[in-house]
Amino acid sequence: MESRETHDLTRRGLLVEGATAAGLALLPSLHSPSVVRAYPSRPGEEVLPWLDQPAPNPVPHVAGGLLRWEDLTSLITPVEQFFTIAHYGQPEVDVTAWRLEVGGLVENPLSLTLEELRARPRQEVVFTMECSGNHGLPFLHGAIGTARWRGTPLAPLLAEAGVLTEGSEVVFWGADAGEEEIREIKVPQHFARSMSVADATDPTVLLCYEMNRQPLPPKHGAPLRLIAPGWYGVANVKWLTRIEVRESRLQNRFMARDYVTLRQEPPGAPPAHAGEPVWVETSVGKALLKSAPARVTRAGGAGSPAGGQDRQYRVIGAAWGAPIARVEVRIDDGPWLPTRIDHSTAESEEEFVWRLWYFDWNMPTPSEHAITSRAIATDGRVQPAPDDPWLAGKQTYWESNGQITRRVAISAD
Ligand SMILES: Nc1nc2c(c(=O)[nH]1)N[C@H]1C(S)=C(S)[C@@H](COP(=O)(O)O)O[C@H]1N2
Ligand SMILES: [Mo]
Repeated sequence: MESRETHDLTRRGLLVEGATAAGLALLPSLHSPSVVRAYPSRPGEEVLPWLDQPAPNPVPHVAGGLLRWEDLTSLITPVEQFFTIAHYGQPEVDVTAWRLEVGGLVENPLSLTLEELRARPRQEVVFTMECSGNHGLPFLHGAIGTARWRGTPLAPLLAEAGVLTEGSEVVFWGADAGEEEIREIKVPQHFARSMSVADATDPTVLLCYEMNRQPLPPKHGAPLRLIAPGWYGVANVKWLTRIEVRESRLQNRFMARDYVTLRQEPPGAPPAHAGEPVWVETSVGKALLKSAPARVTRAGGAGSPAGGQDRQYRVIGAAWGAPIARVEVRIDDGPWLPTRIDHSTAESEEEFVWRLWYFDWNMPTPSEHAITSRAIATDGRVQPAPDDPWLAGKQTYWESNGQITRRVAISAD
């Protein structure tokens, strides 16, 4: 066989092995009882439901199990509470006949059974996955969850296949398919996304067969799905059948029509244009800095010794999408106030996991209140306000990472 030139992925391969060893060293903490600990809750507290509830879900066959924010009580989302998105429904996959094909512009095409994949080096990541449509539509407010994903790293597999130098994109194909009309032509299409070779061989990218230490459930992509920590949900292709190296980026519905953000970039905004606003379309990719208030709780009250005078209110929320330095909240039109980040579980320190925060709200007046949160990243970036020109210039619903305001009523009794 003639030998052709391939990308040198060995350094990345070595990095992956290093990461695996580090991952194993962390395993004892992942097994500790802290993993089941709920974050700051107080005995006898009650949850005050938000006055502004999401609209009814008009597409339950596409978006399912959306998180009810008031129910957020743990860092890891139980599988039963984890949202699902399926654009072409859930495909039937016969696991005995199933193979993962690795082909296209590679030196040695591979065909692997689930057993063979399970026998490869294992790696685990706790990753908060958000659908890029979350908070972009009136009903889509809980398309987010955090799970412990386990599988095998992709980079060494691609190194074994030998990615030819003319290969620049890695396409991930799902078993699910439907009909798409493309410029008046009806064609059958599988769900698929592509990523650059550099992104696909990042040592954190995994081919996963377990979710929260259980076999990956069918609705979350069994037998195998991609997990790309730090990316929006859409990049995490479920029901994988084929990984294909190609010369160019895939331009299908999920790369180039849907999941494309159309934005009018304000004049002078980086990258600056000569005083002229520019309309730009970008494909949804890496996650953006964001936070949301999750629930308001009340402890103490009528039954307690002080007979209602010692009520304690607490606002609890989450922040994700970038390394979080701190989170602030604002009540009505008041000043931004600091919150505390909950560090009570080992997982809460991991890179791709949401930070849970809380704010002790002293003596709210009995009336309706608006609660807004904003996350600040370690690099100083601030989650944008809804009227931020960069966000206000966005015309499409994906990547709605603006500050979120929720309304709650505090009663006098
Ligand atoms: N094969 C396939 N993979 C897919 C999808 C899909 O429709 N088909 N939806 C994507 C989108 S848009 C999201 S947000 C995540 C959701 O993953 P989950 O259903 O496990 O929560 O899966 C992604 N992977
Ligand atoms: Mo999504």
